[in-house]
Amino acid sequence: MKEKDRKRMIDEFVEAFEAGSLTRRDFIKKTTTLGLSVAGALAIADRFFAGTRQAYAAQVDRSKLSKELNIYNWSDYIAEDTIPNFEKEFGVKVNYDTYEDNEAMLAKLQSGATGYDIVVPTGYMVEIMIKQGILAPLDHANIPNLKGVSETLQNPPYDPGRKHTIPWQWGTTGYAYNSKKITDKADSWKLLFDPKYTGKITLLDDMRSSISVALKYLGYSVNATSDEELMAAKKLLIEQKPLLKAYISAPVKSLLISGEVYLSQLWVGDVLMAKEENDDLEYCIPKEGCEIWDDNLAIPKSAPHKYTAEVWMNYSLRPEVSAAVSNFVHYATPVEAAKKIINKEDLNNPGIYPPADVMKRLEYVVDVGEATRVYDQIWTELKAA
Ligand code: N2P
Repeated sequence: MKEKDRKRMIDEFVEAFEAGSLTRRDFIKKTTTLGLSVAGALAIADRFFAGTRQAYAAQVDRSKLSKELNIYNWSDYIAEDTIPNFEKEFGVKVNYDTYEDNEAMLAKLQSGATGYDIVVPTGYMVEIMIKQGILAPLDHANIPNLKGVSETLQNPPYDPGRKHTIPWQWGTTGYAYNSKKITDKADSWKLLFDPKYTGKITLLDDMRSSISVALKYLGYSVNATSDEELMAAKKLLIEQKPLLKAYISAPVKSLLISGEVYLSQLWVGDVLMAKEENDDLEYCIPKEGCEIWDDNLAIPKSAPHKYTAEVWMNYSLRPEVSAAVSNFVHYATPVEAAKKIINKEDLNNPGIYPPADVMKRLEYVVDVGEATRVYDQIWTELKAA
């Protein structure tokens, strides 16, 4: 090989390594094969890491950090090392608490819980919380990594200009099915209304999501506000209730894994987490369509440690941190550069990153304002039925 070509290839590996698409180990292996000394390869790698570390350190005023940070997030929604790495780097102890749906989180804040520094509302819930005036405006100077967010998520309708939130992960809400236990083709919500599967079906324990199944099956919007459409959805869900094992969210994974249920409305990442333990499980985005959503980090006005919460937000937007979360929970990353380092299998999974033709049948849940009361009533009746 010509010296010129050798140098060019080494340069390409340096670029790939710095962009995060080559691990440190592979970088050293590949460049030393091309004749670079091990010491030389290590020096390049270390210089890069020192540079990144320095750049990250310059983003933070450590004298303003609190000793603790209180995070309230959905269950099963973070990587194993996300918190320990933060604690080690910043010397902040993270207290971590979980919830199963937006409404429970909101109710907790409304009931006067004041300790939380970070909560994780879905888009429509961001709208509600901003209207209620319970979110603190963000100081973007403390969140410089915000510029790395994918363009489509820079300026969402629920929070124009990202004044109150930064994105965490996004995904879709279809259903999990056990390919060995069901005999029909899984492409429609119809299966979740089939008496043949009585006792093997679950819906999310989530007001807007569970009602959206009936709305979509009937051909309506997930944001329907007309009485006629909502009453038709309610009727269908009341009829369906005897077929259900339960309204249950993230904890349904163990029932899917054991084969106790076959058909569960569930978010894509939770389905793929369950699939890691039972390969018969598959994910379906029904032909009638379903919800798509963004979850976001936000800081309640009552947060005791706002600066440290913003440091956490900024940390979560580092490509390698966001990619590690996505790799673990199998949801989509909002950080453009993280897409280069996430597992290829996830990047190519149409359930996680739906192609344009699938996108057409997906619908964002938005705040329905006054009609929320009707949803509340329907939900209360369904739970009691
Ligand atoms: C992860 C929860 C996903 C949240 N377990 C859906 N908004």
